[in-house]
Amino acid sequence: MTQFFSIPTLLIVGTVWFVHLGCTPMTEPTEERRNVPITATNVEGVIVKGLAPPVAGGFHSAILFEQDEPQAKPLSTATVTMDQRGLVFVPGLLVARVGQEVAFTNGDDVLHNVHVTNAATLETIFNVATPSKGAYLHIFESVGTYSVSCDVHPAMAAYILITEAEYAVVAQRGGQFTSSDIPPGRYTVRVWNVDPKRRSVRKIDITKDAELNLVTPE
Ligand SMILES: [Cu+2]
Repeated sequence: MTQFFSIPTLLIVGTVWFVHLGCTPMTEPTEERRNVPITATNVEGVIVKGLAPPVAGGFHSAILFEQDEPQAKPLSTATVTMDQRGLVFVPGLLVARVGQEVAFTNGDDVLHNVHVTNAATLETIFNVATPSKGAYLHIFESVGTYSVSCDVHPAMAAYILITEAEYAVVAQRGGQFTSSDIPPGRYTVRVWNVDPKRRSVRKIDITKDAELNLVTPE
């Protein structure tokens, strides 16, 4: 940590802070911010769509599908990325698997930092400066919800869900979601929303194309 607080770094932080004081809050999510970062590969999925709780506090819902009998299909090991762009974390909600590499990149011309805390325990996982065009790699070892902030720009906020589920989809603003990757089977389906009262867990058998109503907690 201490190397980030050398005098030159402090000078840079001060400059950035001054220029971007009153920086913009989270903007309207784009299609890119709802990407589906984890998916098993080489599977024949059915069409699963439905409705989850709508966006809350600027954060979309995510739906995690965990197979009750894992099929030993190869899981994607590709690195997933959370960028800092236009003073916004992109995507605002990222889903990654335990052990999957997450890259934190800074696409802006200003210094940011990435401050990740376990949302349940408030324990800081790491807090690093991300120089302009720089990147930091991290592998999360534990399932959970992690909150992401930038101490330079207090309006910047994001969440990362770390899961062992094989499939995940991030819902649209209104809660609509659709996936064609999920193979038939019995699943534990977890709905995440920033509002704990809107989260839910249920068992669902998916045998063919399905339409799920996941709005009401069970
Ligand atoms: Cu920042």
